Amino acid sequence: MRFAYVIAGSEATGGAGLQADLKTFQRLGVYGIGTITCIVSFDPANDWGHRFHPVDPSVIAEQFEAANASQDLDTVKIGMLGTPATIDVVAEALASKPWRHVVLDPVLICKGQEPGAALNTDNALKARILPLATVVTPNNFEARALSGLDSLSTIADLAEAGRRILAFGPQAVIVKGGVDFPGPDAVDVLVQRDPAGGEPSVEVFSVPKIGQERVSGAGCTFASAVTAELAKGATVAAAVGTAKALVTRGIEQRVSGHTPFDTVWQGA
Ligand code: PXL
Repeated sequence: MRFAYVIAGSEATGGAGLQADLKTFQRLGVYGIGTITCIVSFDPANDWGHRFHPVDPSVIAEQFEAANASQDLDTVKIGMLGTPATIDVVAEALASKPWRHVVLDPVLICKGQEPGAALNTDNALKARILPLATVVTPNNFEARALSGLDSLSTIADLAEAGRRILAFGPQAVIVKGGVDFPGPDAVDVLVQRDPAGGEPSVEVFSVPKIGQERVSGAGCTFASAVTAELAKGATVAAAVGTAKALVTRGIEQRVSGHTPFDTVWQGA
């Protein structure tokens, strides 16, 4: 049995967050173990806005202890953390043992939060979690925030953002152009550190866009698929290829409900 571990938030409709992560792990044949950092329950009476509830740091530490005592986990995905106190406890837990891969989905905004609190959280994520990550999967917005670039509208821009984020310490950055990227294609760029110290390598993954609408859970599913494949021993590039194919099929076969957005179907 191969095991994949995720530290992320619960999203109550099941479309994103830990629920999407565990479904993705199952889909790719790995045994999923999860630690909940926060609970997000969208508000159907208020335009499906985010209601955000952090889990007490001691309870996060307790879950980490149980999960890591139960199995020898070496591959972990980090999803939504949400507060500086959560980031502190997760950073300490991660640093307490060696990992083969730490995949960071740098979830930077949650609508239910005060902008000031969100800025503290973003800074803490950058300072404490990003240096522990081996693979980072920013979307267009997160890549701009982390790289300091104003706009990512060419493949060269995506690659430059990836190179700048590599400077924070990870081995690989996958910058996802998403629906904001101009043109007919969904373009992701993988930038990887050269183990010999030379220039980072750049690989482009491109498929035709499926519409222009955002689909909930795409980012979570992508990062957890990368994590599952790394847990099985894939290279980062092969893991990205598998993850992109799974997310593409999952968007093609997306699920609609009473929410204003559709969600990815991990079973596709
Ligand atoms: O898709 C980002 C995301 C991640 N994790 C949780 C979320 C969301 C978006 O709503 O609720 C828990």
